[in-house]
Amino acid sequence: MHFDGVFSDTLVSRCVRAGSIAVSTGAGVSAESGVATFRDPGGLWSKFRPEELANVDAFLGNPDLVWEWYSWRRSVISSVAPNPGHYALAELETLVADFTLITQNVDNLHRRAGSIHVVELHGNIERSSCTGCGRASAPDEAPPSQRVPHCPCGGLLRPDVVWFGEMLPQDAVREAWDAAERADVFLSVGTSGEVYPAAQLPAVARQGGAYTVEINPRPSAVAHQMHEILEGPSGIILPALVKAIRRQKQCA
Ligand code: BJW
Ligand code: ZN
Repeated sequence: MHFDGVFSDTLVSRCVRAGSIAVSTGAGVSAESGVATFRDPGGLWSKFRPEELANVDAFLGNPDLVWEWYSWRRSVISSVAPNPGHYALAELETLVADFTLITQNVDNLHRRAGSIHVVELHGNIERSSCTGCGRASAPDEAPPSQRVPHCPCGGLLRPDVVWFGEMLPQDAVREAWDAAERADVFLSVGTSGEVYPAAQLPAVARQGGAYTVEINPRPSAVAHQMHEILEGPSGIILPALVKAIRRQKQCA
């Protein structure tokens, strides 16, 4: 049912009492900033085939095409700003003793909104790394271009993101799984729940005893793992939820 502006007493009191909250976000949290999601109608993959762009073979087969696509996405991301959903999560972090923001997003908008404890499962589009020596480059070392730049070692630079078939950064996975296991409340926000291993997180949290909640205009592929579903845009629901938690904490 579409969110009607009223939160259940259970949800608010669970959040107010929670010693530990973990939030897992996907592309939908950035949709209201003007960053296209992947799988929605009109999303990035309705225009570009993922198998052509988001895997290492595609990159090695046509590095300039893939680099140009990421250069274009970097320029979109640098021209947009965090939205009220991002800011609400940054505020939520200040209200909870143990807070982890796990994101599949590579757009850095959570940090730009002020979130501090951010775990990036799929890397960060602002960075590049060398396919030869592995050296990481700062964003300004790889300016937007149509041709893929080379590292001083001669290797090709690539965006420092996780493509299909690649392992996720091990430290990030460990931190995300630990946070989900110890969470009292787990929010899944703006993700289709179709990409693994991130899609396992709600089940991990629920098995660990968390109260699980989804915020999404449409039920996701992991909606069955949720105690509650708030159907609607995160830029509306998250600020209202954080306001309700803050008010209740002030009364307590
Ligand atoms: C709103 C909103 C608003 C809209 N407010 N919400 C078979 C079964 C199981 C697994 C596999 C399998 N075959 C292969 C795999 C593994 C594979 C996988 O999961 N595949 C599935 C597609 C089946 N996974 C991997 O390969 C991962 N690695 C791995 O498993 O390593 C081990 C391994 C090694 C070797 C071989 C095999 C395994 C790596 C996954 C990497 C994903 N990378 C990408 C690209 C990152 C770089 C880039 O940005 O270009 O990550 S893919 C893309 O999807 C991106 C995203 O982070 C990820 C998730 O998408 P997300 O965020 O959920 O976005 P959408 O668009 O799907 O959904 C948006 C949602 O927002 C929707 O629900 C909307 O309703 C909602 N929304 N407006 C709130 N206003
Ligand atoms: Zn190199």
